[in-house]
Amino acid sequence: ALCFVLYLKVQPATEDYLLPSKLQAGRPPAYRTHERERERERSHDKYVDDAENEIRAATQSPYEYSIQLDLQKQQSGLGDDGAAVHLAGAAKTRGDKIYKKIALNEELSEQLSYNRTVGDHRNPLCLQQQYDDPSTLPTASVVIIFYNEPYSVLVRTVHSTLNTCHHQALKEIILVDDGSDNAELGGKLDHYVRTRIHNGKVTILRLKNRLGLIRARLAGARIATGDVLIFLDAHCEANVGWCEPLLQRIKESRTSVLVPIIDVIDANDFQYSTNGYKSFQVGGFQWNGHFDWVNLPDREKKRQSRECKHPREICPAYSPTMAGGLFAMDRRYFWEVGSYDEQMDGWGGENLEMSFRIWQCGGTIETIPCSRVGHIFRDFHPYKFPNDRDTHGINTARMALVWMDEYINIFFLNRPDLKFHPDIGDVTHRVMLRKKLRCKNFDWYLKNIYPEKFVPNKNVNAWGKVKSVNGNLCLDDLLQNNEKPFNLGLYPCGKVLQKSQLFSFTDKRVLRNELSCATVQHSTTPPHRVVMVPCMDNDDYNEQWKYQNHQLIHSNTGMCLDYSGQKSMDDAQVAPCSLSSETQRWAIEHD
Ligand code: LR7
Ligand code: MN
Repeated sequence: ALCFVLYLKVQPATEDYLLPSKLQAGRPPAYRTHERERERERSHDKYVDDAENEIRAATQSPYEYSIQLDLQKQQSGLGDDGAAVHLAGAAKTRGDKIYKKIALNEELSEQLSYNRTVGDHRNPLCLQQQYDDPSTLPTASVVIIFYNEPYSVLVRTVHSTLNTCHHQALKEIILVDDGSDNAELGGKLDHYVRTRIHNGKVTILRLKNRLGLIRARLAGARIATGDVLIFLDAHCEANVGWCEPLLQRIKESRTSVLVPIIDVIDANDFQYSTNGYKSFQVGGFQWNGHFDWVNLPDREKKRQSRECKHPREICPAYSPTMAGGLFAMDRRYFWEVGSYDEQMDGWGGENLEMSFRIWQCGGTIETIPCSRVGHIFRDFHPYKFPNDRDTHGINTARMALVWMDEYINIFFLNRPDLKFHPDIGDVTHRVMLRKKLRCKNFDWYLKNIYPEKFVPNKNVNAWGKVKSVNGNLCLDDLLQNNEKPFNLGLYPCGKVLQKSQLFSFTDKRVLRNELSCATVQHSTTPPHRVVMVPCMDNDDYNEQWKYQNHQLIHSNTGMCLDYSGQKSMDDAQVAPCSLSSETQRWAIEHD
């Protein structure tokens, strides 16, 4: 309460709109203690001088009026605690329209305070954690890159960082403008930072041309001076207390690369939501080079219990990969371990490159459960890719050439289009980096860091296309993945092995693709459909098959894969086994 009184005292009430504490019509909902302390650190006189200077500047600035309109538009309390907000009437119509265009409700964002709170979603155990005094923690440079992000969303990301990361630990925020052409992000943003954010911690680095997010991050990292780099996307809002656990861990272990738990901010109603504090997922990957989320395996839980002195639930959790946008890393280690491949353009692929590199070259990637940051997930990219190229694919191929060794064949099986892509370019300098750092190979990574990852041609009896011996039909998953069960199809076999026809018959007698396992749908009368369901870790009996005399026999039902009763392409079926049947003979083969 005392803090609050002092805080009110230094606010000259008449010049409200120019003071950082009064960025909007209402008072910022939960002004954080350290922010109040920070303001107390200034002398009262200095404060008044600043304000006077700003009024002078403001009257001459074309941006001031616009900024004040923005602040008037904001409604105190709206969306606080990360609550969903639903617009009505004309505002809703405007919101829907802009949402369709940029996959984000900018109309609503403009009505939410820059300082709205998102609630405290941490595991209660986190509240009992002791961290070193902030003045003794490594300092952080937060690097936020942006390309044509909605202005209000970017500004909120900045305020959220200032409000939630302890001011002694936060050395600076570096905004890197990756050649945006959205006018608001130019002079108006400069003016906003100059006049509204008085602590001098925010720098804007303007790139002349759009360099893509990888080179933009490199540019930010080059001018950073803090001990630790923390990268954020330009549409994040952080939970309370997210910085200290990251900085503390890096203080103890400088080659640990850390990710917070990434919560979801809805792009339409701005609700901040979590999967609860009890469990969270870590990063995985698919053989087509895409990142995915996976549950924390029991193996890792055991390691945590063994190696960590805190309650297991809040211990660092090893993560095979990271999503890429939100992470913290010792600044010097970032450069030592090869920063980024600066020949990666646009968007995509850099996160798996960094993930494999960190693990193979001696570091670790860890999710820090007491650190949570919300990110706005958008349904589509609101921007075009440079020269309309598939930069994700091209960058991922560069990554694979350097880090995946012989496993690159599985990648190219999944992405044949990339095998001879002319834009991949030369990767010699990255291969030399790998040699210089004496990094381990990909086989080591799979065995030790990600043993749960299914490898289509390892520990299998057979793999390739599952082809009928007497016809030209092949099992085909139509490129579907494991989220929901789906019918397995039978289609004419491709000339070469194609991804949708790539199956494995494993040592454990499971017939599967990367994520889904074949089983038979329960039914007392035909058709007995073959469906693909998410594979069980324990190799559920219902998913097992026998492969003998060219027949594929489903163990549980005792029936055989058979195309005689097939009505459409997407309903592979089983029928009672008969050794004389011409439609039950299958070969599993690869080129
Ligand atoms: O050309 C560009 N230049 C940029 O500066 C394109 C984008 N950007 C900026 C952009 O403004 C944003 O701040 O780069 C940032 C990331 O772009 P997003 O938000 O469009 O990407 P994303 O969130 O869809 O994608 C994820 O994967 C990317 C792969 O390159 C990056 O690593 C993103 O940082 C990453 N985001 C996250 O990890 C957040 C969690 C999402 C998940 C899973
Ligand atoms: Mn993003």
